[in-house]
Amino acid sequence: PQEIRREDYRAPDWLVPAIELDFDLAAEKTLVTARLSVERNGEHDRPLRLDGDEIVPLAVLVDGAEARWTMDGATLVVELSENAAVVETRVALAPDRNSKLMGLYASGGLLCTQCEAEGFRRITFFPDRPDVLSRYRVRMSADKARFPVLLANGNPVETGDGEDGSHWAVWEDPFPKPSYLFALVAGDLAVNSDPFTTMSGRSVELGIWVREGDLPRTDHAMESLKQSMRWDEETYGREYDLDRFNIVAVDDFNFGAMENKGLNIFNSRYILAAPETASDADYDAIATVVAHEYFHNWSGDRVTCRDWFQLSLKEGFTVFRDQGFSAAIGSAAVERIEQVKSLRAGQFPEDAGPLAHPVRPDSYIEISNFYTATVYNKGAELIRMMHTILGPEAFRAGSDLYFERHDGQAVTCEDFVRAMEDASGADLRQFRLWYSQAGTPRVLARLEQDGAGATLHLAQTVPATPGQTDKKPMLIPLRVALIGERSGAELATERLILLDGEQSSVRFDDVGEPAFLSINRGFSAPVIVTAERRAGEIEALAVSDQDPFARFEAMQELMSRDLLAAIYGGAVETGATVAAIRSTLASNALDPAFKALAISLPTEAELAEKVDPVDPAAIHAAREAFRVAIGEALADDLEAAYAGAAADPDSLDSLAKGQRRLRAATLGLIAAGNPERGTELARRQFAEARTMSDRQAAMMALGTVGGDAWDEALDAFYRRFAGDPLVIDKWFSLQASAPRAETLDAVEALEKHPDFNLANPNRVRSLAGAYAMSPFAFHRADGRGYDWLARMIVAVDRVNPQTAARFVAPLGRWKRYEPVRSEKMRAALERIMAEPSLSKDVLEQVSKSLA
Ligand code: DPP
Ligand code: ZN
Repeated sequence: PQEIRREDYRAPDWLVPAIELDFDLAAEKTLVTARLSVERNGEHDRPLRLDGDEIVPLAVLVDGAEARWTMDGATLVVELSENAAVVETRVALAPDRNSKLMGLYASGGLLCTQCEAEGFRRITFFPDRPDVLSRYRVRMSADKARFPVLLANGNPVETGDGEDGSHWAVWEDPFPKPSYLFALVAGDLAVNSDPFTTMSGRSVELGIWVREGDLPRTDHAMESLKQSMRWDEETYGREYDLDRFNIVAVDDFNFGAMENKGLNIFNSRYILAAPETASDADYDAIATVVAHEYFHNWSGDRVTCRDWFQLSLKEGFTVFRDQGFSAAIGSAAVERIEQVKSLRAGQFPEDAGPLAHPVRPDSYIEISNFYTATVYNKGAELIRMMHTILGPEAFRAGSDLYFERHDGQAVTCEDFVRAMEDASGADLRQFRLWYSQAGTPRVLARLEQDGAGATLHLAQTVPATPGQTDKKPMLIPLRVALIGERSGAELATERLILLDGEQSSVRFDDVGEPAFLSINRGFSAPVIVTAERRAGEIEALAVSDQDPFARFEAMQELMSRDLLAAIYGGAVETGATVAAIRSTLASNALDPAFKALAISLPTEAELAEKVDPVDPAAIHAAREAFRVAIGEALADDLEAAYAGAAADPDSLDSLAKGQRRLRAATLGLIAAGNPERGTELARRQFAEARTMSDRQAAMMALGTVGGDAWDEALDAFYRRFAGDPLVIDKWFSLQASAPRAETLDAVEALEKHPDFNLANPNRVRSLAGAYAMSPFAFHRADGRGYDWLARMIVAVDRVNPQTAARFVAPLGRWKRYEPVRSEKMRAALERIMAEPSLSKDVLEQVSKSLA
């Protein structure tokens, strides 16, 4: 397969200012007629090249006459003598056989589309690249009984009935858009609709379209949508621009959701929620994803990407925007901690492994492989750093300028940074390295105190990553405070230090007593900080730092220090952790959600990033011993906290959600210290649960212990929720992620379960994804976990390459593991590689992982 390089970008040879699409829709066979108004772009005599993928032209006309055309591989090449023409093509599709879920496909009786990044070329021949913007007019006709609802982008303009039970509808989108934002949906759908009045007083009709029976589960998504629309007006001054905004939920979807102009299509797991079936985390995720896709209307649709190397232009910025929204509607401190946890779980490992790439990649083989934690989450951290460096007002001026200057354009990450510079006067030249250099920077910090004050010595290094050996120093914004050892107060007001060299020393004058170092507060930079600590320093910060993130971080640092000693064979020393957890639980000033996060041990995956080589069994054993010791030492405190955190089951406010979360965290530790007691409590919680969060937390505690109680709970859960796909996904993933040696047997049995379905990405993720992310169960010394995953990747690849390629990463870190596992992981990758006719999706990930 061919590598596409950023530096090879060239403006399109032909533009397509307008397109008319005509769909004669049926699941077995859909006819697509496209009329493209094309215009030569600049002086050249090159032919029109239209991308295609698994489609063949049935007819090609230029200005109504037979055209001269050839195929170059999958590309349709049309010779054009004039500077403008109307090019008409016709193709036939079979949506019900499209298992890749890219292009037009069938899902549960619906017909729907997914075009990002390169799915439109599976629908019709087109210059399928984001810098070709067109006005779309779409006509759909279909059997009225099977497909009573016909939706496309923009506004509906005409409908009518045809012969023999068919009907038709025409939709027009007045905003020029790239092909990846095209969408249509046809099916038997019910709508939850609501009006929304924008800040300028325009009325917009909002619609969430689902199966009739799912309507009662759409209220939370609707509420979240309205909150997002208001928030974007208030925070960014951005108003919605069409008369309609529609969302459709489908069960088979590669992404979480898709921001098609005026017609978002969602994985149903990010729309449907009821207290019985969705956990608090599901509710939060729905609000975030609804907001994310809505925010794309400006950051993505109105201003889009010039090419796919610029993907973070819209994704990093939009994640930053959805994070701001989540912080505003929930607890900012808790949101920030969760963002960092997810960055560490997904992005740090990626940045330290064979698939590491810059936020703005330089090359790819398959663009689908670049919808990554680096492009999304690290990309959001880059925007956040600019926000921190510029301050909120200058940042807002920058975003206003960006939207105004580039409305209707397809632009680059560079354009975004330049708008920030132009609006603020800041110099972001060095900052741009964050877009081009991969790898997580490391910062060493040492505070040196003298009679008059203190000096903070900082040093940075950026590790080598594939294709990038020599790195330049980055601009790293660090929020720093010094905290008095005796007073516990901040001695100097917090400072923003911009570390720009390999080394630097910063002087603090006004320090009158011995001080502790609180650094990278709020996680102001996505770096790994190692601070030299004095005796008692980290213990003190863990219970006193005023910055909630820094306090959480100190707690993690404290636990990691003692856990790492145990992993490397030292004694299990939990005294400091026990004291810190006790004081955290007893605090009246902390909210329960924060407490739950603060008392949670670093995960096995997080610990794996800190050791070399990785021995998952040793990590698991040390961490379990640690949990047992804490559970025993704090039995009374944990019981009291558990009992004290009983939440109102009918409430979804942050207090109730936090209480449920604290119960889950304490229950886990109680069960570690005393499995009988833990089982008893978990059993009762499961039996009495009125929320999915309580039920799921009880199951997790039981899954760790195992035994009859676990089996009974699984049975009861299945019987109650059979036929409800989103809940059965949970039933799969609870079993696949149980941190026990027997988990692989369960996984193998689940693969044969009648509810398992290779063609449904949610179900595949709930089995293979959950299993591969459970370090102890997956990283068996006998290598059978790796063999299972390799086999699953190959099987899924035949059906849905994009989904299959996502599971390669867990095997790809083989070089980090102890020799026995390392060799078995490598062998599993080799076996995948030896398969004939792999997709380029999987081929790219496996070959990069073996390099
Ligand atoms: N639908 C995906 C997202 O919103 C890709 N754009 O991130
Ligand atoms: Zn997005």
